[in-house]
Amino acid sequence: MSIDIARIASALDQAARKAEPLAQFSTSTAFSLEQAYQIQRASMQHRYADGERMIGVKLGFTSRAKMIQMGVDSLIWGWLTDTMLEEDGGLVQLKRYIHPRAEPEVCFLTRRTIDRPLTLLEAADYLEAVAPAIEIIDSRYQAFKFSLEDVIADNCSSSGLVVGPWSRDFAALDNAGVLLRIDGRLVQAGSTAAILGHPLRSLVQASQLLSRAEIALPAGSLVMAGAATAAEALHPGAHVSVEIAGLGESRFTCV
Ligand code: OOG
Ligand code: MG
Repeated sequence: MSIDIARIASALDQAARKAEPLAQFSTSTAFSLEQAYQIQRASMQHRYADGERMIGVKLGFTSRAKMIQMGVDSLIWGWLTDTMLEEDGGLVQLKRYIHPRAEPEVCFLTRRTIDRPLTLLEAADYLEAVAPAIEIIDSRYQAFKFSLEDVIADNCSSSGLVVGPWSRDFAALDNAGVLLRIDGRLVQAGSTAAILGHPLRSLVQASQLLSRAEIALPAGSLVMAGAATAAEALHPGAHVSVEIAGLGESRFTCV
């Protein structure tokens, strides 16, 4: 099957840069999961060439709640860059996004290079810290609708990231309550156990995916485990906060 990887990658980059949505590709051209990751990689190469810096990886669809909300059934992964970082407790400018949504995340900071598949028992030993976080996802596709291939090509809707206080309390991750509030109102509630049974399993998955792709993740990288609950749409003025029991809180205000 022949598809124009470079053309799709630049169309996605432009859509992100202009904050203008585009039509899904998979509805007009069928492409494989492998080709979707090739598009994702091509798009990231453009962005690195334009000066963005890779700061880590994210997993998506690691919980039933997310798979059900988006109508997909497999785990996906994408890349985080420095331009996605928003300040904890700060203001987030919505105009640089198309139709942003917020979701609660567990964010890990790695302590050692990850260059082979890890076991669950080894996972914590590769970590420096963990933090409650909020991911701002923003699909480049119209109406936030996509196939698995489309969303992978679109770097898994990666867009913004707010990281709360770091700690080394990995034991707190065991079935901890996850709360997403907007304007003080509880809009989503879940548990860290919804993330593959335990968020450390996301690190194990990330190590396997990286190893299969023959990429080593340097020490000091972020790994986002995937949301435990569905995501919520953002509007100007919204105060958004995520609390993970035992880990604390992360927040921002939309302008
Ligand atoms: C894709 C990103 C999924 C997660 O945590 O499951 C994701 C999307 O929902 O648009 O980040
Ligand atoms: Mg996410």
